[in-house]
Order: sequence, then C-alpha cells, then structure tokens
Amino acid sequence: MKKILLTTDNHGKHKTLYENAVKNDVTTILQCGDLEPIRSLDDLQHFPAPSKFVCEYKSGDRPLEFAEYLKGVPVPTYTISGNHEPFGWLEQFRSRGPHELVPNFFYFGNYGVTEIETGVGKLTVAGFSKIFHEEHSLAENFQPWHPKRRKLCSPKRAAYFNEADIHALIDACRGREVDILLLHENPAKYHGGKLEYGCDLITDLVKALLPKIAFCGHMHFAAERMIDSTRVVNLPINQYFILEEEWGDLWEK
Ligand SMILES: [Mn+2]
Repeated sequence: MKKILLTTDNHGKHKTLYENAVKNDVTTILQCGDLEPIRSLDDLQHFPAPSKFVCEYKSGDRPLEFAEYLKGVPVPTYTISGNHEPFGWLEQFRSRGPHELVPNFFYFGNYGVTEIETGVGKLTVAGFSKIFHEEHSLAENFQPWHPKRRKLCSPKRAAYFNEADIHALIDACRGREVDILLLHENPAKYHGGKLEYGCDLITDLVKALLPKIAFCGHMHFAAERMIDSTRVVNLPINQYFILEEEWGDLWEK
C-alpha cells in the first residue's frame, strides 16, 4: 500500500519527520513550508527568523539536521517554502518547479505542479509557496528579492509571494484536475466580517483550481472547512497526517 504523509512547519526537525515516515511505510511526503532545509551555517545568512532561532542554530542547540541529508532524503519529499527558509539557496530555484535540490528532495519553487505515483494511479499535486504581504505581494509593487540590492536585501522580502504567480499557477494547471494543493498562506478566514487570518488572493487560487483537498501551513493549529467543492485542511505543527491510497480518510499519527 502506498501512503502519502502530509506535514508542515517542521522547523528543522528533519530526523523526526523521516523517522515517522519510514516507521509508517510512507512512500511520499508532501510538506507545506517552514521546513528549514538549512545545509550549513552559511545558509543562515539569508534566513528570516527570530534571532533566537538563528542563535540556537549557531550554538548547536538546534542541530543542522538537514546537513545529514545532502546526499539524498530517505523518502521522496515535495515541499514549498514558507516564511522561514534559507532563501539564499531556495531563491535560486524560484522558477516554476518542482526542482530536485538534493536527491529525492523536490522544491516547487514559487509555484509548480507535478504528478505523483500512488497505489491507485497518479495524483496531480500543485504547490504555492510563501506568505501574503498587503503591500509587497501586489503585482504593481512586487520586486523579487535580491541579496545585494538595498531595499530588497532583507530576506524577509523573499518570503512574500507575488500575486502574478497566482495567475501563473492557474495557467500551469489549466486542463488538469488538481487533486492536492499545498499552501503555506491560508485562504481568507472571516469571522463576523472581520479577517481572522489568510488572504483573499489564496481564496481566489483555491476557487480557480478547485483541488479535491488543499493543505495549509503557517497557522500551527488544526482546522477544516469547505471552499466550494474543496476541502481545506490546516495542518497543525508537530503532527502528521497520512493519506491512504483511497484518499479521503485522514488520521492523526
Ligand atoms: Mn510560517
């Protein structure tokens, strides 16, 4: 039986992730960002994160676990970026993915779509990286991050998606039925007319692609809702969901 493991916001805990996957006979991992694949201390140069985390990596309190997987990861992994990533590395691959960064480790770039073999045929999986910023994400304001260009040099700027990439992903998926959409940012969630989290552009993306299921990261809590025919699932931090081959039944591990 082929199993797909869904996870998010692992924040550098690669060993736990792969131990869990191997223990559960998982054949593919789909990850919704903030994985922090940091290869070496050099990658911390362009890593937007609270300084506490950077210090912990530097002191060794947070081990650089990904450094042990540079020759390949034990389970094929498809990932998008969140807002805490080694962008000096990942931004070299921001074009449409997936890109294989180390053997078996695939990054969607800013966005991408691919097919994954499962026990019951191929699943079409699309990914859309990064988070929304009300000023910098808008197409008319957007400028790609550059490590050496004055105003753009903060790696935080690399974490904001470009509205134009939403349309590019919709184009890339035209004529395909998307089974799974991976997101770091969330569709807008309103309560009493007030925005609680997420953004309207991601709602538009979900409505345009109408995947069977969309998985979101970033919020670190579990939640579930429907947007039109799409089941939208927030994945909590430090938990794992395994999608069975008949997919539809999720259970917590
Ligand atoms: Mn995040």
